[in-house]
Amino acid sequence: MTETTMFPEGFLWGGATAANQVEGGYAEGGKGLSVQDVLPHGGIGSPRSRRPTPENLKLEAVDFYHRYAEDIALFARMGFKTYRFSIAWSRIFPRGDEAEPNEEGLAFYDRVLDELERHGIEPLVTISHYETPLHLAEAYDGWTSRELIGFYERYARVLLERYGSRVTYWLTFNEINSLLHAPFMSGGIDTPREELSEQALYQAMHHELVASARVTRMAREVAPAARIGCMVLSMPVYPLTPDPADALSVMQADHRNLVYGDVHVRGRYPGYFLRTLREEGIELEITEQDREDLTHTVDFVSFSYYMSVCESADPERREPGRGNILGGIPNPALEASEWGWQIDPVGLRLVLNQFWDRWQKPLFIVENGLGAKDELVEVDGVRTVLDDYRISYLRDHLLQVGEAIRDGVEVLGYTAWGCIDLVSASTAQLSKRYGFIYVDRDDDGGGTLERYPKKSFDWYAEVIRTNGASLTE
Ligand code: BGP
Repeated sequence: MTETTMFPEGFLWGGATAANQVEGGYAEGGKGLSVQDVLPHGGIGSPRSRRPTPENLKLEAVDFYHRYAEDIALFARMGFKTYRFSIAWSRIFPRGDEAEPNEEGLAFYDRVLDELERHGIEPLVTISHYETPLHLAEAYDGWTSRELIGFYERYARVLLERYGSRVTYWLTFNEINSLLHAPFMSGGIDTPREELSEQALYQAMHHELVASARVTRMAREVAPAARIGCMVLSMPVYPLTPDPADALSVMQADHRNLVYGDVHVRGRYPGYFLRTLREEGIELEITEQDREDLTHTVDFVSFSYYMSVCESADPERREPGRGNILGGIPNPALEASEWGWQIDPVGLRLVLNQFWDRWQKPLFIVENGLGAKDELVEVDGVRTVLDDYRISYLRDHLLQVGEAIRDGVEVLGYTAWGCIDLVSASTAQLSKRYGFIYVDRDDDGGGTLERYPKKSFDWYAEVIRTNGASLTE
């Protein structure tokens, strides 16, 4: 490691996607419906439909289901060391509660892994990324039911047995801390938010934490080489003013976010969380077996990072969040993306240091990027996107990752979110693009689905080739 290449040897550079946002083929290969198939307008606060409707872009998404080989070849051209993708639970267990898995679904991911292996790309697999089978939502009310633990365990066992010798890095639940904020998308909880008791929501959270720990334990037996990580949505919180009361609300907001990582890393609920439960009159059903299960802790912590927010003790100063899952007050010192997500590269260094200081576990940045509108243009007869804004966002953030590494933080890798354009989780638009690869599809579902490398494609390839040294050139 030199001062110009602050990234350690073997750093896992790559990109990330989720099945429901790229695959399409929503009813092919024996796949059942997932909660995403009935969320035509995105997962935050928008209504679900009764059944899939043609306006839902996720039904076809960007057709990775048929074009995975071509897409993985493009990732390889950028030199990806790793590719984070999720397995659609409803491809493997179409309803979620069957006894036997769907072989056609399993065979699809065999083929994806074959392609990755051909190109020497390390897979990083999310077991559940906002894709609960719809039947589990409708028949069990999702994760409010303890039965989901068993269904999830059965699903995870099938994956570990089938792919455990080929996949080292696994994430149990995407952004597990979004459950309380997006109960249907994140936890398959069908009861409308306004009718849901806090009791039921916290119980659902407990079920997911137990399920995650049980799968961590199972992996030690079924796939001993596997490394299991949790995945949390990270969001640095700053006090809106230096008033100690604001600093206290920052601590409390942090606690609401960090409790998930605390349990995954420390194996038990922290005192501040037990206090919240007591004060809100919530009594969780926690069995002796649950307590034992929770002691099976993760190997590493992974997280998404997009933005920071401010907090205030003064309810008058609070504003409703603008598009992001956790809400928060906009920071007057920062600029925002076209979707109102505030851009804060230094926040990434802060989060890396905070997590490292708190947990002393290797960290993996598995999502980061800029959602922006792109324009396809022709340069020397080649169609492309001149996305200097994306390059500068990513460069600024990666430089801060480098700073954190210099601070002594152990970082395993970085996977840029939506390395190929995909359907947004919060708004279900295609025009909110993150990719290095442009996909010709618009918000009305029109377009050829052709792929075009953007300017950022070559830029990222050079970052990877030089292991980060080109960032400072
Ligand atoms: C995270 C999700 C991803 C992804 C990303 C960007 O919350 O894990 O699935 O979509 O945010 O958000 P959006 O798609 O809403 O722009």
